[in-house]
Amino acid sequence: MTGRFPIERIEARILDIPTIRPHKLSFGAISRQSPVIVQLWLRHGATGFGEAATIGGPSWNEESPESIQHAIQAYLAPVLLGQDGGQFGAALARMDLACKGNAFAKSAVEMALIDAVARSLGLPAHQLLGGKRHHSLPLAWTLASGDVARDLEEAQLRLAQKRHRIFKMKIGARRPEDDVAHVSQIARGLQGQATLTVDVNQAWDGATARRYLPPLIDAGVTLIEQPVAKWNLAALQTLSQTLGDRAHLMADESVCTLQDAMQLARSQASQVFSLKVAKHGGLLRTAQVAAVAEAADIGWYGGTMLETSIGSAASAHVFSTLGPQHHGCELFGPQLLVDDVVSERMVIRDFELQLPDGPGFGLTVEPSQLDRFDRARTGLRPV
Ligand code: MUC
Ligand code: MG
Repeated sequence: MTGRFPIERIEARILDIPTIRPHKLSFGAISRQSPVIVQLWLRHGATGFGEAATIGGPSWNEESPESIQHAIQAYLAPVLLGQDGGQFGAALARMDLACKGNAFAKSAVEMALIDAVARSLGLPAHQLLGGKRHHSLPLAWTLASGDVARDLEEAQLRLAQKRHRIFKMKIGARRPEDDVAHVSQIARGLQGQATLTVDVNQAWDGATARRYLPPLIDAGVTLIEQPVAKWNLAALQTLSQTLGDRAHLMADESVCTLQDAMQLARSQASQVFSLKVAKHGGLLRTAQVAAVAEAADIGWYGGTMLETSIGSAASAHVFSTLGPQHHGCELFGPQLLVDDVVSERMVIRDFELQLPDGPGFGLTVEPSQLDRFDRARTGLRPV
């Protein structure tokens, strides 16, 4: 055992939490989320929690809840036990040596480590990440019921509650003409009241994007997320040059590693990066990707993989430390789930998420809620 806070134990469990309504994306619909929750114990310190959530099994990217849990139990936890918990960079290097890729799995472990060390020191996690620069961020909501009337009703309610006035629409599952009609109807219904964005989740080829993005922009969409496949930098580059200043192009699946960020920056293939702690492989690496964005005059957006309050608060801590060129965040995961695993959620006030303070991620995790949704108890099969 070495260092001030030797790592003593790491556990990973899969939870199954239903969503409040089906959530439809270009590659399918989900009616439950299956986050992997990590708990990490330090010998002379506190315990910390981390989370990695993905969407639709291995259909958002290569990792699934089952692969994340397995990577942690079989490969990541064994190389960290007995190591100094305070040395985050060394912990990441050991995980990289033991295991290629598997960014989601690594992020959940790093998150639990940072939470545990921050709690042991009595500090909010953001203080170990450079300190807070934002106290709140505009909070988007995703309209993804697939039905115009229901989407509009949902948006009107959230506007009236002063919770959200940025709405993201998930498109790409239907014919592009139908998507344009759907988005235009919603845009007419919300005219002058909201900012509209779309996420195509890689569904279109370059030609389809070149043809159907202009009518979406005419309808009032100002931020376009991942219209083409993650590898299709040539199409992103052309779109960035031709769409003009009325809308920004945002990379999501295309920007995971630091090298992805460099390549996008060099080729000027997007104006905004959607930052997500899971796909970047942790809180520290999220800040590194944000630094590349800042150096290249690319804005950032605080993305989500629909985490519970654990992953959402952890993300909020690192987002709170980033630079001024942002487009808000979408850490609404807890509101899409029927219930949560903490005693109090982050506060939403005047359309903004109030960014939490510590110690750790500033949460009280409810063990009974972890047990209630634990797959070992729910017995549910992978989606
Ligand atoms: C994604 O691709 O952005 C985030 C919000 C949402 O509705 O889906 C996700 C994933
Ligand atoms: Mg996306």
